[in-house]
Amino acid sequence: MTELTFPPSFSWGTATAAYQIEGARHEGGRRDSIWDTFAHTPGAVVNGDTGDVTCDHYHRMPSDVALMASLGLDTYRFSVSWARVCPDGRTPNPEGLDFYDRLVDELVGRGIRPWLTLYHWDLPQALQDRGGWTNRDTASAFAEYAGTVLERLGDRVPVWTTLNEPWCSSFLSYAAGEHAPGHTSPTEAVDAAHHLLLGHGLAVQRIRADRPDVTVGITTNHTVAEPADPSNPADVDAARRIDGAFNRVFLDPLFRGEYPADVLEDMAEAGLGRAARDGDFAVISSPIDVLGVNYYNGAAVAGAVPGDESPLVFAGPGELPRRSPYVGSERVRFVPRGLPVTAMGWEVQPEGLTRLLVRLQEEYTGPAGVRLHVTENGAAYDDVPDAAGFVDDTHTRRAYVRDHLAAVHAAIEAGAAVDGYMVWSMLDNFEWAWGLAKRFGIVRVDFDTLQRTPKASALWYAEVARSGSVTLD
Ligand code: GBH
Repeated sequence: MTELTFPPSFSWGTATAAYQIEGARHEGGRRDSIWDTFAHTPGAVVNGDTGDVTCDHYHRMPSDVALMASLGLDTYRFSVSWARVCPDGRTPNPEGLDFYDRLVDELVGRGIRPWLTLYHWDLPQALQDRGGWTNRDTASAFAEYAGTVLERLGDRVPVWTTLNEPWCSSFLSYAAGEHAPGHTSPTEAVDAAHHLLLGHGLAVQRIRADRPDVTVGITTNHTVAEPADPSNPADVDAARRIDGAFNRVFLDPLFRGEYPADVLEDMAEAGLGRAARDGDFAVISSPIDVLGVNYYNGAAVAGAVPGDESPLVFAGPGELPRRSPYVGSERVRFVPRGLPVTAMGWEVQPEGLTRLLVRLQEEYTGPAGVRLHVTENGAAYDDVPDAAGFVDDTHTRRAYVRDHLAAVHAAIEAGAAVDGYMVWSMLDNFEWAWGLAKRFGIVRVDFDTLQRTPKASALWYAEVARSGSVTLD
């Protein structure tokens, strides 16, 4: 039995996102976001599920916060619904802000640190009607919205994340069609990526100017890709491409003020960089304090099958047409290695998280003096509740979290400046295009009765948070 002890200041938390848990679609002046529109499009989401009600967190917020407190967690990462706070994208809605005001007070009152994400994919539909993230104006609208939320909550929220996973809100949303708005245009995707980065930079500048005392950052998602056959140059090239398409296309502008030369080449046909104007990269690379790291899986990749000219089809959830999110590298193949997979089909590879954190530290955040924080890690499994609604996920989700915490510990030992960890997710919730069928929560939600029941993983995690250590059994 090995016991891994984390630094005394290490933070233990969970994360959620507004559209995935809140429900209350049209209450308190909220208007539709692109996810309302998309979820109500036939074939877009598995089983036709929507976020209309989902966990009904909007009405159950105080008891959800009480549950977090009972687990002894010190930080809660949530996102603000832009369409609740500015229903037309620009005009503040005081009633929408009231909800987050109450949430923050509830958290602070229970000794839980609020960690606020401004954008977790739910763009107001009104802004999508004017082009969404393909329109440069959306970046400035985002900075305005950041200012609106900051004005109301900046006195009590110490940590601000601009964007969650811009890869998803550009490539998965505008190229793959898997996420709202469900477009399948590589050109739109690269423009959206640029405007998301610009919106991030403008929001950082706005937050800094208005409240120099708060911590500011962004959260990016990462797949750690390895060549299926390291001796095959085509596979090595595939790994380079996937690293570029997922990771470096965002990290390099953020930390080095430019797109990587090889990714510019890979995505030249789609037009990566054509949306950039003078001065953009100085805004995008505005200094931040913390990089949020979301990690779920590793992947082995292989080059295209020589001579393959077959039509590009891409399998995804739902019934709408999908294409590859890997713009310019559409024929790269993901090759199963026989590792265990979660209910999402993602390979479980905890060591990938160690390598990722150490690499980020060495190549990006360390030189910039930026801290690291794992803002999401977790797993969906096909839970089997007993008659009382209790899920024993000891050998599935709990093992996944345990092994990834060991990987974080190893990264810290290797010199990565990681301040904390958050399980995705606090609650079972609306898993985007997969709807309510995929469960990531450490707390079970019965979507008929809306009853919450902590799973074995939650009880175990509470003990980890209390003791600051993980026992490998
Ligand atoms: C996060 O997205 C989201 O922030 C959160 O809202 C969501 O509920 C949660 O994760 C669970 O999905 O091509 O095999 O390498 C994570 C989305 C997961 C997208 C991993 C890319 C790569 C699979 N990412 N995925 S693979």
